[in-house]
Amino acid sequence: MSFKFMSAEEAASYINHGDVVGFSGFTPAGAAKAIPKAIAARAIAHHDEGMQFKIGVITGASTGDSLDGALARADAVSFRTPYQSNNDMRKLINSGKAEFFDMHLSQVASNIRYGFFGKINCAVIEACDVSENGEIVLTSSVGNSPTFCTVADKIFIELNKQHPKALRGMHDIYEPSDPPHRRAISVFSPNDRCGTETVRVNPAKIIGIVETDLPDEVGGFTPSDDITNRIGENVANFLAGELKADRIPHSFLPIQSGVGNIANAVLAALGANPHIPAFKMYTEVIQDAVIDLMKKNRVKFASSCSLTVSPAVLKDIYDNLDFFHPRLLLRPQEISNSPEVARRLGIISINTALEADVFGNVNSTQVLGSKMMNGIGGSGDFTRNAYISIFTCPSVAKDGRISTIVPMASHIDHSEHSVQVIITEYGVADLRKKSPSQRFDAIVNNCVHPDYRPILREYFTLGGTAHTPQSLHAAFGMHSQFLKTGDMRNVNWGEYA
Ligand code: 0RQ
Repeated sequence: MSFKFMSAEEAASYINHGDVVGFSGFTPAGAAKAIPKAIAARAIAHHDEGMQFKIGVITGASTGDSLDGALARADAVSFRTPYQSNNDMRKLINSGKAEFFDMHLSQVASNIRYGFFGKINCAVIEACDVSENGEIVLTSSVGNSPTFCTVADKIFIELNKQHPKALRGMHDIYEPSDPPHRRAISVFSPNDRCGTETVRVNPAKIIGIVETDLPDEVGGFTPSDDITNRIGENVANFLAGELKADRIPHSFLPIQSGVGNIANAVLAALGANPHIPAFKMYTEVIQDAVIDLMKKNRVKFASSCSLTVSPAVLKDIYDNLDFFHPRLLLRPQEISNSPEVARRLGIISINTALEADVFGNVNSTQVLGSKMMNGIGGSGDFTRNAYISIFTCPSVAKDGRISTIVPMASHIDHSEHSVQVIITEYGVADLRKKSPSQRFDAIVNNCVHPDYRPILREYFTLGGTAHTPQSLHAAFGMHSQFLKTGDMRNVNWGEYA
């Protein structure tokens, strides 16, 4: 069978108002680029003629500007799931013009197969190679692409020259059977393979191939600063202490680390700590710091869903595939984020919180309880199933006008039952084996910014004697104060007494 090569515009012409499209991409790594941009242009042309044009957009996680940005600016999105981090998409969602449902990343593929999302019309997948018999070699991420290809009637491939065909073998594609027929996922160590090198599809479903030469749209990282370095060192010292106390096996355990500058600084600190042995990663995003540590033999192997690295680092990997190929494995998010595997391997999860409360509940997603930032991503998949679950955050945001530690989190993604350790630049609150009052002491004494310690201690007295001394009347006093005056420090608990 020979495939039809076509322009991105022709591919987009197959996609119609009301369709639901599954796009490749987990972070901007491996995200479709040319076809979504052409769909956005098609939407604008329809709107200009007074016609409706909106599609449902499902991806692996966030994507690049050519996908989320272009479709959002074209007002071409009816719903979006499971995660985004693009400014224009965020605005669209927070304006109520696109419905967003925030999901655990591990559950997207199975929910699609169970039929919870209805029909998926098209899959738009970036690949570095495709064979006549329908074997697709993916690029710098896997995301939900295998499942999109399974369920969609039509598949369009962006064959992107930026990614070498020699990536074949770096992916491990496995789609579990659905209950009641599911079997164990045979991953017992981060480097175990359980699937195939390629996504295998019926070639008749591949409607068209669009050749591209477009780089991944991963932004660079802000260099670490004093705050992120201190957070990183606190995490590394905490884990070195756990190792010394025999609460972590001497061979160490696989690390999962979230996305962003703090995560990058934490990894660099783990790598630099002489008391922490070289380690493996079982994670969903590989950032620049991991590649640096791999070159220094401080990271021995990394299993992930994506290579979310800056363009220079991706080039370094591709120029040195002999070294990196045996050390990297990219898996579908259903496997990279699998609760079953995370629990079995005993991963140490390290994710970032937007805010945490004095009892250990964590908000990762909603600014002031109402505006969506990015989404829960994989943080819940890992936190709930980790050997030790850690959340990091700076003690304050907005130049100190917001304390990231508050009496009651304005939205809860991770409850006190799953969150074991909170770490800021000031120190570590180890919440294991602690009651709510003991948690309060650990968090306020060790993690809260000094400006907010007396404020939170005064709050505690409002709760009276109780298992969880919370004052429902005052619980959001600091948030209300920020909304009224732009500074949480001005809260007057007297108003709530
Ligand atoms: O705003 O940019 O306007 O200054 O929030 O904060 O400190 O730059 O943090 O970029 O590391 O993101 C939780 C969002 C942190 C991210 C979150 C303001 C702050 C700033 C961003 P400005 P930072 P980061 C793996 C795991 C959920 C998904 C996850 C995330 C902006 O880590 O999306 O963990 N996590 N996935 O000023 C109001 C507060 C605030 C606040 C910070 N309490 N109130 N604003 N800000 N705290 C990855 C995947 O799943 C793919």
